[in-house]
Amino acid sequence: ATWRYAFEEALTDVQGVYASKFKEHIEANSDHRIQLFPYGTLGESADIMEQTQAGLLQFVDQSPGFTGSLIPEAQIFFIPYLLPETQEALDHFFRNSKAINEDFKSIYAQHGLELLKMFPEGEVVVTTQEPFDSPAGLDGVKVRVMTNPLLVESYKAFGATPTPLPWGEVYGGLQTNIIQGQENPLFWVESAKMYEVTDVITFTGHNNFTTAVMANKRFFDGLPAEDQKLVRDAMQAAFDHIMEYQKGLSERSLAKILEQKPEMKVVHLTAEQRAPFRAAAENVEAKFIDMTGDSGKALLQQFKQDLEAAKAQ
Ligand code: 6CS
Repeated sequence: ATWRYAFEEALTDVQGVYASKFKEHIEANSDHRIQLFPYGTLGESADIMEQTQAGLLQFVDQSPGFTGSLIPEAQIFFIPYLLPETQEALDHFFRNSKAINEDFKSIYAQHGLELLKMFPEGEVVVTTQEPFDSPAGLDGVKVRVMTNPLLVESYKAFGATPTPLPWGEVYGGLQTNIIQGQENPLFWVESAKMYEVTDVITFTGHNNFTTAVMANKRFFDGLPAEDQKLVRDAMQAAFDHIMEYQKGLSERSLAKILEQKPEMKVVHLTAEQRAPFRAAAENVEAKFIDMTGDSGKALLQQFKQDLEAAKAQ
């Protein structure tokens, strides 16, 4: 059969490289064929999710930044300073976490989705027109965030004026000054040319960008066991590949940005400067519990336990 798989980025971006590896594994090991739909071919992130839930697509990569508006628990990824900063701890966490690999699976299943993999896409940086080194420096600055309520709370806690927008409105919004900042990993700042419309990159250390790949659950449940195994094996191969692929990617992307725009200002906030942003995270964690209740509370507890195990590695 031909299976349709949509994602939120270009073929040469992290989600595209992941999807290409998945396709390669499936096609090398079966007669099935994968048709890939990069960003822009079928609409925004919200559109490809609807199409997957409707069964028009078999596979979709949608980041929790957008899924959080549908599945509140997915907003856990927007509690600032929760995920580890080292690549080793992140790798261990995503591979072994029960919260990721079991708990989230049953939460997504309630929405007709078979969660297949979650993986990190890189440290998030903030790009703005003007430099800032404290929450006061973000006062009145409209920062675009992905469309989920907890990310709005995070940026409020950070002192900014958060503006949730779909991806397609970000470049133009920065150009026309409707927004003055946005956050994303460096590979995306480079490939989406965010450096053309913002002048400062700030390393706040508050997050790593997480994404998720899932299948329409009815489709997946209807597959013979051998095909389910094939899909899971292909997802594992793609995961291994994407973790390897991302080694040094942020550094290479920053170098490319500075080649294109040598005057781009790069600011690494010190631990002291990060402290007030970190302190704001407590309030955001409380908001997460408000939004998700007992289910979110249990998930967060497991998540933290898994993080401890990952950091101890
Ligand atoms: O900020 C966004 O909306 C986009 N960022 C990334 C890294 N991937 C896709 C997403 O749409």
